Amino acid sequence: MTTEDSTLFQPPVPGFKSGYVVLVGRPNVGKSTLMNAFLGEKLAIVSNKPQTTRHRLLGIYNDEGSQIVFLDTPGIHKPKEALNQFMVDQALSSIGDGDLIVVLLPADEMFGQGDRFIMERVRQSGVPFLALLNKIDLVKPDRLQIAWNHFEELTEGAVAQVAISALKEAGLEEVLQVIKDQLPEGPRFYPEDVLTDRSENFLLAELIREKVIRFTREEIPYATAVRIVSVEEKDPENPIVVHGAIAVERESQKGMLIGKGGEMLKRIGTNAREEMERIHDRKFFLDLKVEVRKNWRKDPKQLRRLGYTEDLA
Ligand SMILES: Nc1nc2c(ncn2[C@@H]2O[C@H](COP(=O)(O)OP(=O)(O)OP(=O)(O)O)[C@@H](O)[C@H]2O)c(=O)[nH]1
Ligand SMILES: [Mg+2]
Repeated sequence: MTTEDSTLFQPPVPGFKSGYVVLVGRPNVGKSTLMNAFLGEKLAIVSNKPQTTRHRLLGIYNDEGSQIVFLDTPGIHKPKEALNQFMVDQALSSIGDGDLIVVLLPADEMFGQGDRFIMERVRQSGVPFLALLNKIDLVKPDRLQIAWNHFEELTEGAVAQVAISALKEAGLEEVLQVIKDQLPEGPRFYPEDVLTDRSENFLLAELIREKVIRFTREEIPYATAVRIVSVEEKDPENPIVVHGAIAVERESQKGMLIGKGGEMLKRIGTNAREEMERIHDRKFFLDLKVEVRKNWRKDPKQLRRLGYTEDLA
């Protein structure tokens, strides 16, 4: 049965709430962490380095009285490369798409031009927005009061303003309640067992990319792209065999990614494989190779080949 078929057969339930909620903010404010916290699963990859998310990603939350389709987006920033332009376009073009926008601001950093630009676009969309001051666990009470005052002013007009910690899961129940209050009555758009719109290969590639970002430094996290070359699944007795390729922009980056005696690539591979095994409760065999695609971040053709294209599933 396709998703569409199952919605067709879903009788409308009075009082059932459903809709699309778009998460926006500058890079590193905790959008993906927040979506994962609501889902109770690690769907979106997360890192302490900015510009981790590169695509829009649906995460579907279900409970008895509601279905909330969250849309995680890349952090909005000043784009330098074609890749960054793609990322920012993914976010900006999503702003007006939902029933509600959730805009995140960091309590532990000064707000700047980037945040003001985002607020402008949020207001221009005409979609109601909920404003969240995230990472409150990182600041002392007096500093928090100052941040809150600025936040209140910057996000004026929000349907609600809430201070939260996505990481410590503080304040999230209140946020969930505000979201439900804002959503219209409607059907479940997706069957209850569907978590996302992305393919398994996309999620596997993202997991590998997360480990690259975590373990490497300087330009490497930004200059890498991961694609899944093949996945072979014979029977439940045997491991699932995944072949992946990590693209970098230069030979020197390839050397750094592989590391002395192959140590770095091994570390990335082992960590990614262990997480795949935890998630799927199955054995995996993961083989990774590194390929040089010269300046791929600037080249629209290469970007498309690496999955930075609108029509990816
Ligand atoms: N202390 C603390 N850290 C947080 C909180 N929320 C997120 N983080 C951390 O902030 C970093 C960025 O989190 P992400 O969820 O990847 O941020 P993002 O907004 O999705 O970032 P991009 O994908 O780059 O736009 C990670 O190291 C998170 O663990 C929070 O409430 N408190
Ligand atoms: Mg993210």
